[in-house]
Amino acid sequence: SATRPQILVARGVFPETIARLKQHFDVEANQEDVVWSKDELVAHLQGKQGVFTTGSERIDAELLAACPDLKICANMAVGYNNFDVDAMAAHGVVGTNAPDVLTETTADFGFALLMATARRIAESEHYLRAGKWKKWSYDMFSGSDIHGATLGIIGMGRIGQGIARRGAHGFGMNVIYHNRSRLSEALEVECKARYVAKDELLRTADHVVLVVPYTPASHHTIGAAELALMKPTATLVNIARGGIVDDAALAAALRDGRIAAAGLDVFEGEPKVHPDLLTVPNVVLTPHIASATVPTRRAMADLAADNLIAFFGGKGPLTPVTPPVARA
Ligand code: 8YV
Repeated sequence: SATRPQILVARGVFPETIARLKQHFDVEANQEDVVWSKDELVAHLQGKQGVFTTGSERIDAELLAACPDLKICANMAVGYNNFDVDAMAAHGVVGTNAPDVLTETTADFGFALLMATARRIAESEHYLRAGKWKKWSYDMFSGSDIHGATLGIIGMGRIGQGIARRGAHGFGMNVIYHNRSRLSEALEVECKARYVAKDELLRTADHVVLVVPYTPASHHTIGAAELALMKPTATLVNIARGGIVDDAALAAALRDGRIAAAGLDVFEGEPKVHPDLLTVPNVVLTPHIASATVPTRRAMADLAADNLIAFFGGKGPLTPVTPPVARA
């Protein structure tokens, strides 16, 4: 009806999520799962008060000025670097993310990627599939140990803490971390993690895992200078965002053996991947799937939908990332 809020679902999502939204709203859904250009997104947003985003739709001042009816953007992602939160606040548009529901699943994947990388699982599987396995040899695909090694975590939020717990309690690792702020003593004890400066972490860790949000300040947290500090035997894992790592510098470091291996779930300019990363053997590449289990993706979609339902129900957003203001 004319009085129901108009919602746009910007990318393909579970039919159940769309059905649920339809109980509350008039919904236009991009069921074709097409990636709209900015102009197409703006065109589809005309007359819409809310949008369900998946984390890659850029919501900036230009879009907001062109979409005066918009009141809320609900991301099906914990990261919200697709939001210009200052511009949204200035326009009185609420942004929400989907935290907590993906923490453990994403930490599981960070560990899986670390192990696949350090133990050369992908590289050796390709070798086997290619029919190259003719005999056992003592030095075939020797990797580096996980148990007892020093695990350095950059970004000690909920997911970083989940990785710390797995490393310390499951694999007897010596966990060090770097973060904008130190954890409480109680959390440090629980995670068995010791705070260190970033340079010390890079110099001493056997494995470095990146779990920081992408902001202008975290752009290229790992570039050529940081890679040069790392041990030549070290492993680097990025499950945070493309742009946290300088992918060109990383590809060069991997090619030249300045670090041993890398596991990457996210890339600068994804879904494009730096061509040099595709030609080095000692890297495990996955297409941004760290939160991809059926229950977790459902929970993320539900939380994004719940934010829209709560907001238009007058209860306020559940997990806002912008100040509590809204367009009149
Ligand atoms: C999402 C993510 O799958 O939550 C995040 O920040 O990067 C992933 O969990 C992706 O953003 C698409 O929703």
